[in-house]
Amino acid sequence: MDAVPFTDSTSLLGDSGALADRLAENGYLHVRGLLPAHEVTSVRDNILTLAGAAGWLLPTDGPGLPLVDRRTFSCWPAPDYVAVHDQMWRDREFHALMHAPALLRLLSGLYDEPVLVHPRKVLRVVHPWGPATPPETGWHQDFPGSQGSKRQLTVWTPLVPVTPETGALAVLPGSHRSGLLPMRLSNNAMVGWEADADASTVHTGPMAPGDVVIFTAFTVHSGSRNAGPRLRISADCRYQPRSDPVCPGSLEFEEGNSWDDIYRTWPNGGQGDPLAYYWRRMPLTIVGYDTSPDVAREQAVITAAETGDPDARRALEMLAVYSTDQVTAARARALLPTLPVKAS
Ligand SMILES: O=C(O)CCC(=O)C(=O)O
Repeated sequence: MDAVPFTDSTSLLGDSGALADRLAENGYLHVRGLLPAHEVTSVRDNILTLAGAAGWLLPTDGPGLPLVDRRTFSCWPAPDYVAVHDQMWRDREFHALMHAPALLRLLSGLYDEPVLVHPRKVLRVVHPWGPATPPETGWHQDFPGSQGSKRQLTVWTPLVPVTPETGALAVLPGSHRSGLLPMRLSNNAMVGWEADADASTVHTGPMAPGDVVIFTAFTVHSGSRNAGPRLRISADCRYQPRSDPVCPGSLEFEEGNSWDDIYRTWPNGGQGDPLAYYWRRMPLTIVGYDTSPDVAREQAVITAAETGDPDARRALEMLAVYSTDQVTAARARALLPTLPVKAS
């Protein structure tokens, strides 16, 4: 694998045509210092305060970021991790950061129309790698999981400095030009599947808080392993032209959380807050999410496991816990002990 530094597009800021051409060519834009540094630091501090209160960090009195207490290692989907992460995710400043005016200006310039910011933003708090760590995200495209607008863009931004040691975002330049790629089973990917893409040239590199990578819904990308001693904290969010269709899952929760519960924790209970329910005040075209590709993949996992394919292990583990079809989940649980372990 050839790892090449991101192509820096900071000098193109203000020139939407040049940014759009660069995005069309590479499938991503790397822009330095786009988000206000003090706002990024404030979100980071809110998250670190909660991480400290959860016992995840060693005490520190120095200026650097705290080290992780490896004795309290936790990772998704452990319930104690999910509970802490849920508190972090509610932080109003985190949500506000992904609506930063400079970012929205850049995106509306690219679309030449107003932007819809998907309210279901993602906060990643990645503990240092350890034997119990789940696999990295693996090479994937965002479109299959979100659907809706084909013009969606994802913005990934680190809240702490990211380096080769912490791991970072990596993209396959130009991969978006092949459109939607088939997927293959992979035990090295968090969900057990990855895009069937040529990963011989990878663009990645160190990023500072405030820097962003913006990429298309078809650009193949992955997060790499956190081999450092600190938390890697990053945020990602999806954006699209407001006139394009959007799926309900990008906006609303299907189960568990509710926006009412989240806004209750915001100042003044979210009353009159422009960031609360903003998308419900927009004339959006909401379209159904097509579950048939997911169902086909679930069946492909079961078939692969029935034929003893060791590459199906991670996907089978995910089905056993997360399939919404109880018959499939039960079949996955029954097949797991029968699956040969792949020699590494
Ligand atoms: O941060 C990561 O591990 C991967 C990020 C990602 O997959 C995304 O932003 O869509």
